[in-house]
Amino acid sequence: MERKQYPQPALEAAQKFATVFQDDGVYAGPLSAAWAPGRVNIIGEHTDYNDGFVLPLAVDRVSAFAGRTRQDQEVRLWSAHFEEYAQFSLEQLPGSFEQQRQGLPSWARYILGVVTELVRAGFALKGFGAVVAGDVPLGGGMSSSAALEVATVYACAQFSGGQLKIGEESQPCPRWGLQKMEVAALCQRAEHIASGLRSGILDQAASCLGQPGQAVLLDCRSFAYQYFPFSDPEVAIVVIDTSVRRELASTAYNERRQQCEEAASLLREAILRDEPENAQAREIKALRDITPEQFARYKDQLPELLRKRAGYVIAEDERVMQVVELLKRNDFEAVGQVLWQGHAGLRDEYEVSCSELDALVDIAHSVPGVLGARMLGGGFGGCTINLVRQEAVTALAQAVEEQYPERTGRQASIDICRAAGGPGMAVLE
Ligand code: GAF
Repeated sequence: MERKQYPQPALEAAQKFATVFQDDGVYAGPLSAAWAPGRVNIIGEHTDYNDGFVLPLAVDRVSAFAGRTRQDQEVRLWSAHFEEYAQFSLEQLPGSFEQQRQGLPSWARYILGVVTELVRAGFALKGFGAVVAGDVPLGGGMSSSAALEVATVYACAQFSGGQLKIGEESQPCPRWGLQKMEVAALCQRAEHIASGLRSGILDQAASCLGQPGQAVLLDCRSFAYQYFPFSDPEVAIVVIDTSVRRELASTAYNERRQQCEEAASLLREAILRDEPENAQAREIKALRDITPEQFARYKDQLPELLRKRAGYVIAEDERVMQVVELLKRNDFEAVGQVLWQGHAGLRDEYEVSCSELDALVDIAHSVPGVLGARMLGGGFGGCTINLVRQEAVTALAQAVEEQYPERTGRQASIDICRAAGGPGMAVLE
């Protein structure tokens, strides 16, 4: 097989395997690799856990495993990034999850979370040893944890000797396998137990569904999805990292989710008080079910904070649909305008931005040829996504280099991404 078609981190992990794991006779089977991509989200932020719509694409950055099956029930891992080992046992999972989790570094907790959910789902896994490597910026809003989770499922499939297979979405789900959106949902559950973040499905779905040159519109309630080309050669997707990482981001995230649930339930009550015969209102389960017209009519019945949160989410769902229509016409100028609006909503109504993200968006706004920019992902740090005319990329990089340290006392890093394919696996020898 041609090695150069595999992502670089998979090859790096494969090269390291023999040097960090002693082959003491316990390893069997060929050296194999599995990987899954990170993502950027074009629009549709914090809509996923409101059962709404998102429009992400997978990027050409991956988390990867390379290793061999073991003849026992142990999982032995080595992180190339952190240069540390971690290990856990498949025995007594899922019961032993919490106890084993406590002894692990945070990167390995995601892997244990996924393995636990696979065992809970009934798959007979085998032990394995693997090196974990990757080039998705860690904690930077490009979903390094989701990439690691999805790669773990593919690694387990690779090391389980046929006990777990991943089916194409067009096929009926085999009893021994999972389809892509089932992989995403399983990884979402793993994220919840591993990190306590009550995340939506966005990151894991984007990683699973990646297609070169395509963004995917996902309905986060029905899991129906549709691809739209996102690869204008004139327009670059530029991701700029603030270098800010906030430990408490998951607390604020879970709080936002709670506020949305409360707002949906209060709006439902208000509508039904007024319109007891309204059958549609009885079906309201999440903010996704509130139309902009209903919101305009009933928003004053919400406390101010919840009004802001719900107002942002309902408008953001509309923005996703707007961008989809604009993409059909390849109108990137107008898509950019929607991105600026999205950032304003995240900053002023949803209040998940921070001064460093705002500074990057401000700087981008001042550079001719930047079509649009906004914060990316959960917020409180991480990256911005910028849609930039190719000829303006250098000017943007210069403006950031000159102005960002002065405004924030920090350095930002700039990355150009393209829409790439989803997870993969391979036998390397
Ligand atoms: C994080 C979460 F993990 C996603 O589910 C999503 O809610 C996102 O923040 C905001 O859109 O990445």
